[in-house]
Amino acid sequence: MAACGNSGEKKDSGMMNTGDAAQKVYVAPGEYDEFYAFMSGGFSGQISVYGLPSGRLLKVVPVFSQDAEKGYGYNEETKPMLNTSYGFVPWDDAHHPELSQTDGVPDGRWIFINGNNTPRIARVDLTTFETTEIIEIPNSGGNHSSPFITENSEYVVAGTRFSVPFPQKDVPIDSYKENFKGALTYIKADEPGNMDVSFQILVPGYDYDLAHSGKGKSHGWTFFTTYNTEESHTLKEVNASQNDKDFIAAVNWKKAEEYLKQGKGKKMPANYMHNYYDEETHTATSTEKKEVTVLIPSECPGLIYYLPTPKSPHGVDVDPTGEYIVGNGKLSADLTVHSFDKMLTAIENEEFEGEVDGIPILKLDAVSAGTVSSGGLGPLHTEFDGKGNAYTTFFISSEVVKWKLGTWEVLDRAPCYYSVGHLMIPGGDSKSPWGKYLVALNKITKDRYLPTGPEMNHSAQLYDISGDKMELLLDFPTIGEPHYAQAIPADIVMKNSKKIYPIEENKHPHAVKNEKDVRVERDGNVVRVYITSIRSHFNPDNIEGIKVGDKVYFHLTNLEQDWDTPHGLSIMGARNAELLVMPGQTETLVWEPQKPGVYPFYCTDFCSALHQEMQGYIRVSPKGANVPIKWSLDGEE
Ligand code: K7E
Ligand code: CUA
Repeated sequence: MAACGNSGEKKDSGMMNTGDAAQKVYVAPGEYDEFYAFMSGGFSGQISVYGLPSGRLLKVVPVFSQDAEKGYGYNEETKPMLNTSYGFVPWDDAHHPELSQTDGVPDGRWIFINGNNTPRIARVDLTTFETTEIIEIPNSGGNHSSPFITENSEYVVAGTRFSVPFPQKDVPIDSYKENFKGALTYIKADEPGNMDVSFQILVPGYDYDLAHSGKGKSHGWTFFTTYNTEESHTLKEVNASQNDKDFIAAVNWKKAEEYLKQGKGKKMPANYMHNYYDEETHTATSTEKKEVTVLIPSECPGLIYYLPTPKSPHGVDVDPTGEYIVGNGKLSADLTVHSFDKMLTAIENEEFEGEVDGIPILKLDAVSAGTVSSGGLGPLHTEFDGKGNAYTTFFISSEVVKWKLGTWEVLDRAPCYYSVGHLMIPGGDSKSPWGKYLVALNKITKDRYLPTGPEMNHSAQLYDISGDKMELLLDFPTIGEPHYAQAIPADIVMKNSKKIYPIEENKHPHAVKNEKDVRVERDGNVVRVYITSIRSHFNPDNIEGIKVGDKVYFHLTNLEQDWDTPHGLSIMGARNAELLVMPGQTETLVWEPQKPGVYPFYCTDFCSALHQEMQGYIRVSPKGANVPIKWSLDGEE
């Protein structure tokens, strides 16, 4: 049965049986979804959270971009999260969410995501679904092969997509070959509050595109794809596509740890920020870092090898056993699969065909496990179902191809609407995938939904992969550009979900835990309003004695202790977003009144039947006036 076309024109829905499919994605009102899916926001800079199989949007978590809806990056507490060595950067391009893992299995504690443009990695805490930590990556340009985590969340990794002078300096662009370098960075990730660059490996100035860390037998290694081994710096579409083969870099990070212990790391000056949101003070702080430890491959034998891989490989994906390393050569039709065991043997037997900057290049024959002749075009990414099958996206031929690990035979193929980038199977890059669904993340939406002007939201497509054949179940629109996504069974996350911030644990320096303590204090031209919210009033709600030229800090503590009872605060004319304060939390809005007058402020989140009454007034007098500071609720000070 075909879906209704637009104005009688029939189009291919790609779906076989609408009734069956509908039943499989139907989550009855009041019921929960089976999986949380975390989708990258791409150029929105955020993470969006969807339920699967329904495709319902549950939340947008602000990460790298200011979000006026939640006041993230606008209120005083979260502004430091967006600090970088370039100052306040309120946007980024986020591609790859990675769930934390224990023993190679997603554990639902945190999700990490890369900022591609101004190189950063963020941690989102999955008890609160809030961004709690961001670290900048120095000596990097385009943090794309990131944050692909190691088996016990020891590290998240980051490879330079755009090589740059290392350290940065003013040089002619055409001195690329001599001055530009890549950096492969390992960031310690397993302790909240202590993310830090453990070490960087200085590598040739290629484009390090994607990565995956090994698992099981290959735990201790990370694999990075490269393109532009030509080291061109202009018209890359032509000049970076000359070589028949580029490389997958295999990094032995356990070896790196040994070298660091032996003191082989070189301290180099660097400049990067670490931002941490403390859940007790509800406040983020930024720390500037000044140094990194760098390992040089030529001085550290056995640290890194290159595996020749046709042809400008994009994704590199490691199967659940850790044996197969799949290179998705985006300019080829075939997939090249390397064997981890063969790689170790080839290293032992020194089956090298050359060397670059002290990095041995292994012979392709010596490491190759097989080739998947898919018949597709433009392979990008592969995920696994845990039943011996792999699924690869093909951008140009716009399809997902299912194939068998070990025999390399193609088992099934399904069209995508249209031009699929990443795909995602819950746990599909881990040791034990939950191989029930597959989500294709498509670049072009065109005729799939009602038109919305020149731009259409990108489209996700949900397939049932529990049988032999992939079955398309659902289309749903997404936010920004969800390059990659990850998903996890709901029960792993929801049992830890926080409902409130206990008010007695609130250590915010400007918190007011009791309505008795509300007040307004002046110190020069700085005025601090210690204000509370509880259904359905602010205390105080009448404030006088503010003057033009003052800088007014509204420190709002939400005294509620019930789940899902935030209050908002907005002030007429404030050049700022609202606050949206969770139960037990304190947040600060800064307001610099421009003109004398009396200004209403109000609660923005419909919190009770008397939400419309939750408002107040603040009087602003001219500069130099002597109206005394005064505050009250119902006439009581
Ligand atoms: Cu293939 Cu940025 Cu992971 Cu997009 S990347 S598709
Ligand atoms: Cu408080 Cu609406």
